[in-house]
Amino acid sequence: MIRGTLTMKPVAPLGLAYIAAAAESAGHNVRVIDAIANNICEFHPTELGNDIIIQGMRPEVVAELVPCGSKVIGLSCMFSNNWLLDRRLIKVLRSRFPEAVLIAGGESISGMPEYALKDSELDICVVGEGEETFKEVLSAIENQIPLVTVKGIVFKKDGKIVLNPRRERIRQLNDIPYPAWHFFPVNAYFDNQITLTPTERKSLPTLATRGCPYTCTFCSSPNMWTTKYSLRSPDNILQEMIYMYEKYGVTNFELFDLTAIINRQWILEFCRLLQNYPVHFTWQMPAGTRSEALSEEVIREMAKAGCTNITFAPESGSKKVLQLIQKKADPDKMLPAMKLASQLGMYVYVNSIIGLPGETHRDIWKSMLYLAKTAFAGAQDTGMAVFMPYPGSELFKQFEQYGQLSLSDSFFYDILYTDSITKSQFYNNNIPSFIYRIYNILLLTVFYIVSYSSHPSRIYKSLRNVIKRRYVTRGERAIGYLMEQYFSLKKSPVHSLHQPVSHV
Ligand code: B12
Ligand code: SF4
Repeated sequence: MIRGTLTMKPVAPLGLAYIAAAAESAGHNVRVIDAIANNICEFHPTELGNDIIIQGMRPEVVAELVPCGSKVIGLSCMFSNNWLLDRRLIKVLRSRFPEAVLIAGGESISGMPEYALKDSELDICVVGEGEETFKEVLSAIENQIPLVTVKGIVFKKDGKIVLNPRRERIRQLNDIPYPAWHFFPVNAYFDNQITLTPTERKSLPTLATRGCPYTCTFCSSPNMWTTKYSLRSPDNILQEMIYMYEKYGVTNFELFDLTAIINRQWILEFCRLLQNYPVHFTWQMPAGTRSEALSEEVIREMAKAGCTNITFAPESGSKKVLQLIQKKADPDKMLPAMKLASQLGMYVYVNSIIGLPGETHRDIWKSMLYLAKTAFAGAQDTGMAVFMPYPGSELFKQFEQYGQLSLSDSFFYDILYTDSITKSQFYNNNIPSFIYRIYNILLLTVFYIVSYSSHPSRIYKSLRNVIKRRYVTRGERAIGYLMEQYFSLKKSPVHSLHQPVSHV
């Protein structure tokens, strides 16, 4: 099974670790290649453009590591903006292994299984949650059972594409085998601090819940996981943490949940168990959570239980925009929670999106005011994402229906630049792209000015981080990279390729 290279900051591939565990538990002989961690210091340009730099092994090297005679090769394709690179890897694998069954899964694949099959040499796409489906596919291949009996896949048969019905979500999350990290080069993750949150501790991701009950139209989660939201028992998660601690010495855990905190009783019980456990674990919620259940009591208990980072996901400061995208959240109600979390020493991050369809100048100014309030409340950083219609999301379907976009190389090329201030594509007719780019810079500038002026001690911390090149916030990273580029330009006229992400 393979995790290909990425053009963005890598993390330990949790989805693939779950799939490896499922295959192993069904008695299959498993081998994993993590194309990033296996060659983490290698950065190289691609044929996609000089500014698209990938980290990790080249596809040809990945293919050489796949054992001869492999019958099934699985690939994890999580990000749509990685499709052009994933497709290249699939091509190389197909030419080296003409007889193997090539199977892919992940959020990106789940949003566009038919296109992925047509556009590449893949044989089978697994749609949605993967464990049960993958085991059944393997068993079908082994026992020559027709694939048409396997729920949750889309596959090629005699040159045609067959869509099987979706599979029901796994009911008992506690019964799913823990991610099989023993197949992965975990020491490379630890030694190179492959985490979202900077930490000196050994860290691995974990998942406390699956799915999300909401249906925001920009998000691909309803297609991927349906709206079924299920939780592991707090004790089951703690047991996994203890297992990772005893086996690898891991004491920091990043919760990659879409929406970890909805249930007050559940989070309080989780915190109680962690507080009573003799080893002090730290943990974070870097993926963005809802905040309805984040009462004062809950935040205090989370801080006592070792939570060091909460990412809030208000997305916009305009209630009109939130209504348009069906984001059922009240950004103002998040502010007291941000303030308390920050006062208790947690790192508070705010997810925001610009460029959503229907957004106007007025909405941007509202978002700017709101971002200033979050910075004043104590938020340390904001991820200013530019809206992209991801395959599988409701907005993507609407754009496609009205002929405003279709899946093609140029679409994937455009979304490669999702993080770029100068090159990202905007899907909003109200505001010209160049004005959006100015807004993007302005929003970030306002955020950092308010953050530093209302919390002056952070200036010293940020300076120290920039000097030590241990960037924590986007602002520090931007200044750090500018300085690095300035000094490397002074030394040599050739640009340094030593940067972890491609984005300009
Ligand atoms: C961690 C994370 C990140 C991290 C790092 C990701 C990385 N480099 O690996 C960071 C913070 C960097 C990140 C950034 C972004 N992210 Co993000 N991220 C996630 C997150 C929260 C967790 C992924 C995860 O581990 N999930 C848990 C595992 C268990 O689920 P899974 O991987 O889907 O695996 C299951 C199945 O997919 C399947 N499966 C997976 N692999 C395989 C392989 C095989 C062979 C099979 C059979 C099955 C299978 O089985 C697994 C078990 O059931 C997801 C949301 C989520 N919770 O999934 C978003 C998510 C992946 N991110 C998303 C997005 C949009 C982004 C951004 C583009 C946002 C932005 N606009 O800035 C940026 C990218 C920035 C950039 N530089 O380009 C989207 C992707 C949508 C898409 N189609 O591309 C997601 C799905 C969130 C969402 N619902 O919108 N992200
Ligand atoms: S954006 Fe968040 S709240 Fe909305 S559907 Fe996606 S995961 Fe759920």
